Amino acid sequence: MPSRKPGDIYTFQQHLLDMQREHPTATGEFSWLLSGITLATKVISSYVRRAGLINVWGEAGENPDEQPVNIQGEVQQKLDVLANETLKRTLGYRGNVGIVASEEDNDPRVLQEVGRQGKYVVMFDPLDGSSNIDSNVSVGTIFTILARPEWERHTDHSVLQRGLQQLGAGYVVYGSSTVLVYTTGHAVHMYTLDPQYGAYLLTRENIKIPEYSPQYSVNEAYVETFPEPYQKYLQWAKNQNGEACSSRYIGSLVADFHRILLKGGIFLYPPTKKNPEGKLRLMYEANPLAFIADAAGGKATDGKGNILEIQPNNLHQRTPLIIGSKKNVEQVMKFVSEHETVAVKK
Ligand code: P6P
Repeated sequence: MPSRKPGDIYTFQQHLLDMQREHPTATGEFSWLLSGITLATKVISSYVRRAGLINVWGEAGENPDEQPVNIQGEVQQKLDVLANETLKRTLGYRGNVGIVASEEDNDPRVLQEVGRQGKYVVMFDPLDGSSNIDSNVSVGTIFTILARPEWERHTDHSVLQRGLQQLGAGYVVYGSSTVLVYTTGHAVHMYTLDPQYGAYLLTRENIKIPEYSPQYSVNEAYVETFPEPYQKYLQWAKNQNGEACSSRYIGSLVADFHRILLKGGIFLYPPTKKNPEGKLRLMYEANPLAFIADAAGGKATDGKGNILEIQPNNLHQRTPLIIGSKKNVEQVMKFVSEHETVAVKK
């Protein structure tokens, strides 16, 4: 890879091509697919940044009494629909995406019949945290890319793969700037959208999550309904040997995770009374972020084991999610295993 000097304009596409050159077998098809995703996120970013100026705030339905609700049972925001359609349209033109699946759609959509063309599956949460849009809180797009086995004729079998099988995963956080974080499982890189050029420029390379940070991210309103080990962990975290411990919770998963990726700490969404299986979705939220966390030296668990090893049985299945710095996650798991040991002895 050519040596770069500070201030060089080094785009995501150039970085992809340089990484591709390091893999002689690379065909460029993956890069072509990714350019479809980055194009879509530039369009979404333009909508998000003008949300107050163009009519894209609020719910998608015209009639307040007839709001469209997605498969998750959530009222769709206008921007949810715009982001979803934008991603499907740009991916549809790539010619090598066989199946797309979205948080906003009940079922996966087959774009190409089985064969050499439709060799990829792309799944995404087009605009995570969209209910925060109207209050100008950061939101994000989360995506994952899987191989579609040429022999596989069943859509579900192509889609319901474990997180370990991801070829690539990333997110874009629409915050004070628009930032893309992406990995193919080895190194995690960060790119910032420069509106002047309309290009993502490399801003951080080989990101590693700090091994530990005294900071946790959880919705404290639900603590009383968390399983006991998580309640005990949070009590401990607040009083660990008098060391200062801070709490940060934005309520937008991509924004909370991005902070943890750069500064360390831990995000917890354990089972609650309202969501006994956890609230976050395995396929297009937990798995992509776990893939990134793993590549950056962090950890992600559902409270039982490695999130990436879960064999999914439903596109929209939910999971508890504990993700972040390696040592922080290990601390939580210590409370969980101690609780299980006591339970077994009883
Ligand atoms: P709660 C947003 O709706 C979301 O799916 C994630 O982005 C976020 O982490 C979580 O829900 C917040 O959930 O129950 O704390 O409002």
